[in-house]
Amino acid sequence: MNRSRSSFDKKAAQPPVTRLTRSSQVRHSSPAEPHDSGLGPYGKQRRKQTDSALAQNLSQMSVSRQEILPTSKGKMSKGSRDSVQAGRSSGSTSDPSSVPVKPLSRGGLASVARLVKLGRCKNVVVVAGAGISTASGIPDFRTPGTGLYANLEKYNIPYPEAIFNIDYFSNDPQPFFSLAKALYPGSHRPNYIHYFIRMLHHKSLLLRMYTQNIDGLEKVCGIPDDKLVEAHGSFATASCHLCYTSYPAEEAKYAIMNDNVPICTFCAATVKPDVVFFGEDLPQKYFLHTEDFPKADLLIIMGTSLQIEPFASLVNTVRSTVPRLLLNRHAVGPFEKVPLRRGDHMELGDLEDTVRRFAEMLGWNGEIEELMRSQETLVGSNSIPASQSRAASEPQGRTETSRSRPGAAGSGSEETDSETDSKSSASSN
Ligand code: CNA
Repeated sequence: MNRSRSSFDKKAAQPPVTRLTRSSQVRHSSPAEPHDSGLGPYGKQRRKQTDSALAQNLSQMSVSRQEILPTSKGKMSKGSRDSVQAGRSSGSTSDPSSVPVKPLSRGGLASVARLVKLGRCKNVVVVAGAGISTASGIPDFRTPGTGLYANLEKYNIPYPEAIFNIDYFSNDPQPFFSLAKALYPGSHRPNYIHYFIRMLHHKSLLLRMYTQNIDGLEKVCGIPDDKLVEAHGSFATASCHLCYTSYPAEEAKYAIMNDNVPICTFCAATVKPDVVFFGEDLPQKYFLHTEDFPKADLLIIMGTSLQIEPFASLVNTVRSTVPRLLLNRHAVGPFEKVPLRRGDHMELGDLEDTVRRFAEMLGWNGEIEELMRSQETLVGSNSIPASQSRAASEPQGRTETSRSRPGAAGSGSEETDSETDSKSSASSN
């Protein structure tokens, strides 16, 4: 992966054309608020999220499905409206355009299902985030109570974003490595939502999936590489965080899983998996979006708070007539504005439930269940016991390329699942 260091300190430079860096932001600024300081997508200025703003957002982010259900006529009841308003950040409440008029499109899921069934959506783009993997047991960032940001004491970091801050990592890689141990592919299985996306591909409807996730479950469920953009990188490769010399990914994994620090054979700095940190460049593949989004005829946004740029702004780059469907626990990004854009639909609630209902409307449920069964059986029969896989993957001369983390206890690892592209192409299309 080609990357260069942070662009946060290069704000005077021209807006990036061939490189984009990852940044975190708050998306609800009131007109009175000062302008952002971070470089956002396409050269726009964005405000970086502070610790206290984040805490405030977390406390305001609880909108349950019951609270926001509209009346049978598709309008919000008074109580519901208040609940939605309470769920918004304080910045938007003073904005008259944010007064909820018709914040939910109750029949949205059915309308979109109808379009798909009519054959009107043959280039579907999926934009996804951590919410698609919570059903696999991987916590997201921002869900109050269970999200990683609500459980920071485990990682001993001063503020949430530190875990993906390259300078912080340079001084102390331990917080990220602790998280990496939990996220490394191999410990979790894809869920119904991943297989729904795989089914879109199976039906030749998936133009591309853009994921912010680093858990690799999209590949594990069989979405082929050429249909997938892992915008925030993955654990599949590793390199030195300083000189970018590549490093065998399995050796990096072995070191990290055993509480050692993989070190660069060239400059002796710390090696990290090629997960994109704040301020680092996004992978070149991300630029496929310039071709894909203008071509899309349906955009499905699932399980993301749309807080991280430049990824979040992708959803605004489909043609204005293209239907956009948000499946999430609460409204995010452009779906927080009411009235919604024509063609925008959202279905709020538990994502797996929603996706199951969507699949039933499409008549795909049986096929998805069958696909899950066959893929998971395949994996079960191919899986290698952790002890064997560890022995097999133990790198030669490991002690020369990693060092022990002081006070760290050893721990085992599960082997990475190896079924992916070859199997998916066999069973798809
Ligand atoms: P986020 O900011 O935590 O947002 C997740 C969104 O999903 C929130 O809006 C939640 O309400 C929603 N959500 C969570 N669970 C459900 C559910 N069961 N049903 C419906 N909605 C749900 O995460 P984003 O992806 O927006 O932020 C991007 C970060 C998170 C990326 O850079 C990732 O690298 C990072 N991350 C990835 C993983 C992973 O790979 N699984 C896990 C945690 C964080």
